[in-house]
This record gives sequence, C-alpha cells and structure tokens, in this order.
Amino acid sequence: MKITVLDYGAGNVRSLINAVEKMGGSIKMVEKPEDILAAERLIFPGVGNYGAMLEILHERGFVEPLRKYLNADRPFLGICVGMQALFEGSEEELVSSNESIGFFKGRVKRFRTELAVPHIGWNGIHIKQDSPFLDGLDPDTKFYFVHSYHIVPENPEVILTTTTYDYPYASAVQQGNVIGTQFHPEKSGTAGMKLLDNFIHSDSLKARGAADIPSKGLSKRVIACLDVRSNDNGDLVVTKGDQYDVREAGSVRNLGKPVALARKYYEQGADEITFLNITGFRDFPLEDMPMLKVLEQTSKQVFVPLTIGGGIREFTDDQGRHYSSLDVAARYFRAGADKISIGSDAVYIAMAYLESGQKTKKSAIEEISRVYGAQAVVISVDPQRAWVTSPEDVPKHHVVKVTSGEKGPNGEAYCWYQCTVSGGRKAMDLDAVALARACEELGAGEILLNCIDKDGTNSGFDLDLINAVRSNVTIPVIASSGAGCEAHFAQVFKCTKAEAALAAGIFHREEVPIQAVKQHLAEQGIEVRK
Ligand code: 1PR
Repeated sequence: MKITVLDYGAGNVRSLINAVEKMGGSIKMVEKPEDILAAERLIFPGVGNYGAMLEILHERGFVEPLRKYLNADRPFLGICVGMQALFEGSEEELVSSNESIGFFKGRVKRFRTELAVPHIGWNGIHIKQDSPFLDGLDPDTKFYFVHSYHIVPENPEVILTTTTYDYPYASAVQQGNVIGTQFHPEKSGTAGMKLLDNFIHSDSLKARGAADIPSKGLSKRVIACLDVRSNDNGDLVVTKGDQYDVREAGSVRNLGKPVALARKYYEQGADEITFLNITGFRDFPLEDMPMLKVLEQTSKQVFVPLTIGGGIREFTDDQGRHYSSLDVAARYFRAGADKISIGSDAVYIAMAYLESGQKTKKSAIEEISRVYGAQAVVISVDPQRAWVTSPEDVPKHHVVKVTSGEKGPNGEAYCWYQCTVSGGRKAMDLDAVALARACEELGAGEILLNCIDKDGTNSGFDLDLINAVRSNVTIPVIASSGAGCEAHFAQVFKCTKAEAALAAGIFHREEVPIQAVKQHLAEQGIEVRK
C-alpha cells in the first residue's frame, strides 16, 4: 500500500517514514498540492508550533486540497499537531490570521493543571469507539505523548479515545475514515507499530460502534543514556565517565557501539534513548557526520523517542560559513531526533538573560522552541556541589541543606549546585535552580538534571538537587546521575516529583537490565510501561 506523507518541514518525519516502511507501506512524500488529492492513504505527522505549521500549509497551497481530501472521507491519519490542524483554531497561536482547516468543530486548548506541562511520556488510552484502527491492542497498552495543548471537540461522538492527565481529554478522534491521534504511534514501540499496520492494511477503517475500554494512567519513564565520543583511534564509541572523567589508564573507556546499544535498550523496554555527543562543545556537530549517521541508523530500528545533545549552538566554520543553532538542530531532527538537548550554551543564554532581563528571541532555546515547540527543547544541566556553611554565604544562589548526611570537606552541611560548561570543565557563577527557571521562561520544555558529584558513583540520585529544581519549574524533570540498583529508581520517584529517571553505567555494564528496573517499580506501586 502506498502511503502519502505530508511533511511541512518541522520535526522528525524520518521516524514516521521508517515505521511505515517497517510495516510494509511504501512512501510518497507530498511535494505539490495535487499530491494530496492523488493520495490513497494520507498521513500528516505534525510536530512543533501550531501557528508555524498553518503558515507553511497556507504558503504551500496545501489547505484547500486537504479540505477536499477530508470532506471526501478518504483515509487520513493526523498525528499530534497534524490532528490539531483539523480543528477550528488553537490557543497556541492566538494572533495568527491564518485560517485553520476546520474539519472538526472545536478548538485546541492549553493544559490547565498543576502537573508539569508539556505532558511528556507514556500514557494509557480509554477506548470510546470500536475502530479497526485500534484492533489487536492489549488493554494495558500505553502510547507516547508529548504536547502542551489538547483538542476539545464540540461533538463527543467523534472522540475515539480519551487520556487522563490530571483530567480526561480527547486523545484521538475518528469520523468515517478520518483519524487523528494526539499520541505518536511512530514513537510508541510495538503498540504504535500495530496502529500503523492497521492504518496501512485495514480494508475499512470505519468504526463499528461505541466502546468503553478503560486503561491505566501515566507512567514514570526509564531512560537509557549513551554518552558518545570518538576514542583515540577515531571510532565513535559509547563511553561512560566517573564524575565526567571518561578515561581509564589514559584511554577513553569503550563500552560498545552506539546503534547496537540503543537497539538493545529499546528491545529491553527503555522508554526513551538519549545520546549525548560529549565532545560536542569543542567539535562542531555538522562536521561530525558519524553522529548524524548514528541517529539515522538508530531511528530505523528504535521506535521510542530519541534525544540528542552536544554542540547545539551557533557556529562559524573555517570557510566563514555561519550556522545558526536552528540549522544545527534542524539537521539533528532530520536525522531522526525527536528532541535536542542544550548544555553549555543554555548556561550562557541563561546568564545573559538573567543579567539583562530581556528575551532576545534569538537564543538557541527561543528559536528552536518557536519552530519545533517547547517539547523538543531539553536543557541538560551539569551541576556540581559547592559547599557552604550557611545560606547567607552566597545570598544570590539557591542553597539547600543536604539531607543525605554527606558533608563538605570542612564539615559543611549546605551546598548550592553550581552550573558547569564544556563537559564539567568550567564552573560558572549560576546555580542549577536559576538556570532551570530561566530556561523554562525562555521556552525550554524539559530539564535533564545531571549531577557531577553523583555521576558514575552507583550511590543513588541526588534527591536534594532534584527536589530543589523540580519544585521551582513547571516543566518535566529527568533525574540523572548515580543510579546503582533498582531501588534507586523507586527512591527517586517516591522522594521527588521527577517525571523520568535516566541511567547509563548500570545498563552499559549489564549490572541491572531495564526490565528489572521496571519490574521493581511496578512491585513498588509505581506505574510503568511494561
Ligand atoms: O555542552 O551542549 O555541548 O552538551 C554536552 C553534553 O554532553 C551535555 O549534555 C553534558 O551533560 C554531556 N557531557 C559532557 N561531558 C560529559 C562527560 O561525562 N565527560 N556527559 C558529559 C554527561 C552525564 C549523564 C550520564 C548520567 C548517568 N553525562 O548523561 O549519562 O550522569 O550516569 P550514571 O547512570 O552512570 O551515573 P553541550
């Protein structure tokens, strides 16, 4: 079956293409408006900002053919913003004069909740229509969501599924052969592949009537992290440091090949995979083609979200050619990344913003967030403890009383978490809480919170750091650094509000498989994706 894909140039379409091909579909990309009307089955995988998406659809003359295609009740699957586009308008772009497609009555609204926004992670679906599109699913199945806005259809009969994030909202719609999902089938492992298979191969997509099949709620995420760099022979390897020192007897530690390890962790049940190009701060990533190849190859085999960090900043090469941070991010997205993570540059951006109090709209955080959406911008924080005897010692920094019983070199009981840049090599006059808050204000969608003191120690996550940051932001926080056993994951989820926990060393050294972590969490009453 030929599947036509409408790519308007934002976000990661490669994963969808890879997933459709894996399910036996052949791809035709929409190049001109006529391709829409010529489609047999059409997928519109929207990612990013609603207003930016509509602007491009109008510019390229796609809106009228889309309306015609939908009104003729031809097979259509809109994903995320590709589904939102079918409604009459969105709070995300109040100032846009561009008309939405308006196939469904209703609007798109921002989440109003005390929970973190964006809603990122694996969540259940409550099935409301018996549709061939949903055939063959396990009732406990979860799908990958990443969004700050959700649809509010006027006609409840078009609701295909609902999902609960604080409150229930419509997470998929279907009318005739037109289907839309807020979740990403192409990023939802085998469950998502089943839906794509149904969309590609079902003779009829039409729903058979009403249904009422409830499901479980949002999971805590378990993320496998691969620190990647060239070793001394120039081969790209997965490495792992002890408190950021990746050398052992003078050589870069080699723990395996990036693509093979990512695939292994996907098969073991990792909810996401993160690659950190750890020398990206000194090597310009667009010259580092092997890293882009790693992403391209991984996205053909791994159908959960991929984050890539390292070297996301503006750059001028030897020939004087200037690349904006948006150019760098775009190249990573095209290679298969769903999110990019910014480390060193985020510190410089936040410091400039805090000093001037002005948003420039030109920083990497602001630009990438505006085009690809906040959910695509992760801030990787590399803090280290700076010990003090009392909070008055450093009034401008967020100081915590260390609750683990650990003390500084002179018996200090307090510390602040000092941000570093260039892979922990340079400490800056900025604390992790201030960095996280500033980056949220500038448009970041998630915080990846490392801790140099804990990294590679197997001694458990830094709960004080995680609590300090998570209680000062409204975006999700990924706890990182220090996981040494299954119990550390349960501890971080019970003692903090972190939405996800990331580990590297214990997985690479095969000390604890990902499934064992999930099983332990489930036994402790913590919701996970099985
Ligand atoms: O500054 O934007 O170029 O990004 C560089 C990125 O590379 C940052 O995200 C930074 O965290 C990362 N990085 C730089 N140097 C190192 C290093 O180790 N020498 N790795 C490094 C950071 C930390 C975690 C690690 C967890 C879990 N790695 O990602 O995976 O601490 O480890 P554990 O479970 O084994 O304890 P830019």
